[in-house]
Amino acid sequence: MKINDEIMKFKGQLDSTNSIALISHLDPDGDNLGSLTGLSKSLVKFGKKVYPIEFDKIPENLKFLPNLDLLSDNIDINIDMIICLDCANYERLGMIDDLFNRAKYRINIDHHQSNEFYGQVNIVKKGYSSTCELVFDVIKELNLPIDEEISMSLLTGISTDTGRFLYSSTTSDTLSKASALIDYGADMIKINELIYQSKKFNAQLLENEILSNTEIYSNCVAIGFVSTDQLIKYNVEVSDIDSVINTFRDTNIIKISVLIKQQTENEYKVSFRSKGNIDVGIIAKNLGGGGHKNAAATRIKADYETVLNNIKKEIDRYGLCN
Ligand SMILES: [Mn+2]
Repeated sequence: MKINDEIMKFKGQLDSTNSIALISHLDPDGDNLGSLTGLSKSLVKFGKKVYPIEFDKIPENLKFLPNLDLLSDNIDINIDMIICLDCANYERLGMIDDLFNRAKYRINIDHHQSNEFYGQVNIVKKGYSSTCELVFDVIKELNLPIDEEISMSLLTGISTDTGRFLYSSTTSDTLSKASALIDYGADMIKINELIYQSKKFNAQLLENEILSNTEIYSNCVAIGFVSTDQLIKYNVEVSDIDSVINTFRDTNIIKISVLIKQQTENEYKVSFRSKGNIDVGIIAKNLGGGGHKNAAATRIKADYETVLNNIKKEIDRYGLCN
């Protein structure tokens, strides 16, 4: 299916739609919240009744995003359409079966390699930098409203999902659109300062501890770990120390950086980062998760030793350091 045909199908359905639920994946991030708030505001200005849905806590450094006050966890609503943003598969949206099934139109807008085309309309560009870049295309294609707040939301998602325009998904088109968003009023200096230069001091102290205990595996993989006890000790949220994974990736010998985050006694969230063409999306997928070439994640229910061994096995299978 052609992406423009899908966008036109979406337009046809939008014309006969009054109320719309918008939702994204659990564990909100910049692209998730940027696309959710950006498209919601645009559709409000377009005259639609919108219900952006959020079940989880908003990470501290994304609380500056405009229109977060529109978000609610109430799904007892009457809607014609549901738009699912930045979510590769239906399960990661949360428990929304009833709402999803009641919607006459189901739209899936996403850029994950592993997207499962669970919508009736699937505006999916695999390998694209971000859902926010795709939402910008949709807004331009359909002449939907755009303003300073919408552009702020969209630029935030493009910036965070490209690791500040660092990942190989950053194309000249991505940069042109980022430039256009600045012209529409997005304040990139504010985004940079609030997202990348406002780390809690205690989070830095915990990051130092994580870094000093990081294992270097096969000479080219860094594997760090953070426990729930450490988070309590330093009084920070796990989202406060997410960027620690980039520290080792950005050194000369490291090709893949891994951060194992304890969730409960025997459940771990594992994040992966890589450089250039090294595809950690495949490694995460083989471990039951997903994501992108340079940034991916999974959740594993097992004891720590098993988790660590499974990760090493998948890295060996990928054959990177041989
Ligand atoms: Mn994304």
